[in-house]
Formats: sequence, structure tokens, C-alpha cells
Amino acid sequence: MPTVLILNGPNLNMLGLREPTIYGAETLKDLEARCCARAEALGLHCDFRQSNMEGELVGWIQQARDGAQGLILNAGAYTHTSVAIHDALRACELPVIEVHLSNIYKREPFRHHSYVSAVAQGVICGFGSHGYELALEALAAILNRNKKG
Ligand code: CA2
Repeated sequence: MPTVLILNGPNLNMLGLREPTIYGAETLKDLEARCCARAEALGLHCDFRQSNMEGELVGWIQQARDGAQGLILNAGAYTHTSVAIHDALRACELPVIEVHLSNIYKREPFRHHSYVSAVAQGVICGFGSHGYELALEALAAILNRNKKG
């Protein structure tokens, strides 16, 4: 069963506890359960993680090269700042889907640029936690296509 690594960046451990109007009422645990159920239905194994540390996220992206077949990333605020995450994604040579809960283009101008987008296969934003399920569907289709050659 192909493994999809789902990485969540800084402050996403606060989901459901603050700012529900922007990020929804689900907790990170709820989101993990939703992702793992959807992944299983798509024939994928889901490895779901969160970190507030840039270096830890970079390390997990590096390990994914050997340990996973695809990557879903909500890098949180590092989306808009991290050349280190951009470089790690470029080097990991896996299909990457960028996800954001909120529509970053409807928000402050500093959220309009992403260092992830240029190295992602696609970007999903503004659909709340459903965006993660859409990303899993997209990755399942990409992995099936690659399998058939
Ligand atoms: O919309 C998204 O998913 C973001 O990646 C979330 C980041 C933000 O910096 C990006 O611009 C867009 C922030 C995550 C913070 O999550 C919180 C959740 C609840 C309470 C406080 C923060």
C-alpha cells in the first residue's frame, strides 16, 4: 500500500481551539482521523504529522524520499518564508500537493506568495479540512497514473 506523508506546520496544533471562523472547528486529531479514513478508502496508508519547527519539517521531507510515495503539505506560515522547505521539497522528488485551510489569496498580501507552490504538483486552498481529502484524491490519481506508466 503506498504511503502518503501528510505534514502540517506551525500553529496547526491549535486547530479547533482558536480562530474557528478562519480555520474551522475541527481539531488536528479530527483532521488526522478524517485524512486516515479517506486515505484507507483510496487504498493509501496515511502518515500524519505536525511540527512547529522548520528543521523538523525539513528532516521529515528528506526522509520521505525513501519512506513515502507522495506528500501533502500545509506548511502554515513557513509557506510564505521558508527557502529551506522549498529546497527540501525540490530534492525529495515525490509528487507534492500544497494545501491550505483558508483561501490565502483572500487574506493579507504577505500570504499571497508561497515558496511551496513552485515545487508542488498542485495547490488546494480555501476548502477547510475538505481540502486535505481533495489532495488525497489527487495524489491517489497521480500514483495510479504513475503505476500504469
Ligand atoms: O490556511 C492555512 O491552512 C494556512 O496554512 C494556515 C497558517 C497560515 O499562516 C497560512 O497563511 C495559511 C496558520 C495556521 C495557524 O493555525 C491556527 C489554528 C487555530 C488557531 C490559531 C492558529
